[in-house]
Parts: sequence; structure tokens; C-alpha cells
Amino acid sequence: MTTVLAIGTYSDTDRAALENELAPVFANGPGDIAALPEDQRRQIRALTFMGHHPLGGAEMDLLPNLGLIANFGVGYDAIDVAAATARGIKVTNTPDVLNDDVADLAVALLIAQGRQMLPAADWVSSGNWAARGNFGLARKVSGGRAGIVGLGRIGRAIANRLAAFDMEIHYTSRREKETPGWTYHADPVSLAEAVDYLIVALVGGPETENHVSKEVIAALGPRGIIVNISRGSTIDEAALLDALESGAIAGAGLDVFLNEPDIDPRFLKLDNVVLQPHQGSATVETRAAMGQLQRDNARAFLNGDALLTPVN
Ligand code: 8YV
Repeated sequence: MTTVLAIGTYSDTDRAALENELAPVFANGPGDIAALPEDQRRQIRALTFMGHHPLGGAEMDLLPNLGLIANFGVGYDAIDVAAATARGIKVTNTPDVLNDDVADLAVALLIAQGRQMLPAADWVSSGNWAARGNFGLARKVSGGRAGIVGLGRIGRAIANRLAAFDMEIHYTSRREKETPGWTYHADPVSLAEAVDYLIVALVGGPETENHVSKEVIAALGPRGIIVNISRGSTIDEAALLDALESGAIAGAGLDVFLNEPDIDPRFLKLDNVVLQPHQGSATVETRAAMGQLQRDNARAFLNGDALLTPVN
């Protein structure tokens, strides 16, 4: 009897591991649940979920015996956790195992934009270096002032890395935290005024929507670079595009967007950005660890054991 439904586009390795460990029925997205035969839907007790399409109460109601949604990812903003809780459904995620990779990418985006690595690489591959001489000068990143928006697990991993670059660390968070002397700002406008680099590491969801507002972006100023490795929804994207187009800020390094993967075409015309296709956790090692934790949560639930990383 199939008791597990696996939703999402899994890697071949994860798909094989899911088949081996949980023998699930597969579906591409939440929109495909309704098409499963009713007797199969009734058997489902655990759902392994991957992706960013909304999973709400209506979909949960199609699975009357569902007791667990095990998310592949630390961010679970696609899942209506309140609706799950109201139905007695537990939700788990995959925290910590991806902190290093996401923090590495944030630093890479910051340095890539600050040091103009994409245009400089083009300068070499286009033959301009030999034909036209040296590429222009970029800007120094080490020793600069960095503002971390959201000092959770990933924000802290980013701050630790930037501290090793001798950067002055400022942060904003729901509350002041214990740090090795980093400067707390109660609001993001005051944070943006104090720094040159703003690195967004918030959780997604309605609470943080447009947290990096038009005012925050304006406060960062014309030397400012914004890095976002969280969710597209955390920044007022229209205001960000306006600021990048007008030069109100210097540039951005972005891994996340609204409406991924159909991102706003205005991004494609900019020459002051480094864009990534939501790659923060996308290494072989980390994705394997995330998949393992997701399956371990599902198995624990099915065996009646304590969940490893519950969120409700
Ligand atoms: C995604 C992520 O889970 O962990 C997160 O919150 O955004 C990513 O690691 C991954 O892209 C799979 O959808």
C-alpha cells in the first residue's frame, strides 16, 4: 500500500532514494493531487514536498489521512502551515544542512558584483583584454560595511564569513541577538543608512513581504549593493528594479525573484547585476543532505518516532 506522496521535481538520486526508502507515488505539483484516484489519496499519510507552488488547505483536504508534510528546503513559505496545524498535520523542513552553501553564495554574489567579475570575464573571453587593454577598476569589498537583514541561521553564517573579510557587521532582526560586537538596528532603514552592502537573509512569507521597501533601498544610496538569497518577496522588486535602472543603488546580486523562473524581463536588461537561478542550496552534497533529512522526517513519522526538524 502506498502511504507516501512525493511532490516535486527530484534529482535522479533523490528520486531513487525516495523509491527505495518510502516507495511513494509521485506527482509534479500540488495541482496534480486532485487527479490521483480517490482510494490512493485516502491511503496517503505522509507527503514529501519540494517546490515553490502553494500547498494550501484545499490540497490538504484532498488527502484526508495526511499527517505529515516533509518539506525539502528550510523555507516553507509555500506551505500554509496554519492550515496544516488546523488539520492536525505536522510540517517539517530541512534547516542547518544548507547554511554553508547559501552563505557561500551570498558572499560570492557580493564579491562578484563588487569586483565586476561578470563584465571582467566578458572582457577576457571577448578578446578585449588583448585588443583594448586592461579592464577598468572595480571597488574594494573587504573592510566595507555590511548589513545583514535577518540574523537567523543563514544570516549568521553570512555575517561570520564577512567578519573574516574584516567587514563592519550591522544587522537587523526581530530582536537584538548575542553577537561578537555586531551593531543592531531596530529598523531596516537605519540599517541601510549605516552600510554599503545589504544582504537579505529573511524567511519568506507574508510577514516579511516587501520588508526591504522603497525607503530601505533609497537609504542604501548610490554606492549600495543588495544581495538577496532569501525569497523574492522580501524585497519590493519594482522599487529594486527602478533603483538599479536609475543608478539610485550601484548594483545587486540576486538568487531569488518573484515569479521564478519567469522573472521580470527588466532584470535581463541590467548590466549592474549578477543573477542566479535560485541556487543557494544547489550543490550535490547539500541537496543530498536535504533529501536525507526530508526522508528521515517522513520515516520517523511513519514509524511513530519523534520528528527530527518539526516546524509546527
Ligand atoms: C529550495 C530553498 O528548497 O531551502 C530553501 O528554502 O529555497 C531551496 O533550498 C530548493 O530550491 C528546492 O526547491
